[in-house]
Amino acid sequence: MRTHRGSLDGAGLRVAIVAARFNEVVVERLVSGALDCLRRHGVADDDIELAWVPGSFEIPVVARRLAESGRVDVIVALGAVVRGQTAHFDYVAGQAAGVGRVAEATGVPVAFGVLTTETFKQAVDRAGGKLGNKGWEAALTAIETARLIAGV
Ligand code: INI
Repeated sequence: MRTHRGSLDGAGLRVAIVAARFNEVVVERLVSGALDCLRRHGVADDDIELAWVPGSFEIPVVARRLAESGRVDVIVALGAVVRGQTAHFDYVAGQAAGVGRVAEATGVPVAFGVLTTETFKQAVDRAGGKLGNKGWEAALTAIETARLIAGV
């Protein structure tokens, strides 16, 4: 039997973060968490690109451009979609989740660190609050998946 696992060694990995400015107070914390995780696992600052898009709806198209650029091994998608703020919640959240199709179409993995919550407080709790930092977790998933893909 051959078992494949992705290591958590980020040295040499080229990572893009696509972050949505909407609910920026929350997303800035997700970005900080993701950067902290990448650096702690050996990703060099010169190997990180950060693209700010207006809202989570715009994440997939920019992620796709980056994935097709050949410049990055893996992408971290970060945003915060809060139901209370929009009747369009399902459309925005559903569109953001389209990063999964970007990953499948391009072969470049995309970690999904877009919060989809009922309230703003639930988002804050998951962005460095009492429930951890989903940006940090998404970055770790990105490293592991990129390493796994390189080895299978
Ligand atoms: N974008 C978000 O990232 N989070 C939200 O909660 C949100 N709300 O509430 O509307 C949101 N809307 C903007 C959307 O992502 C697009 O930028 C906009 O529709 C223009 O395409």
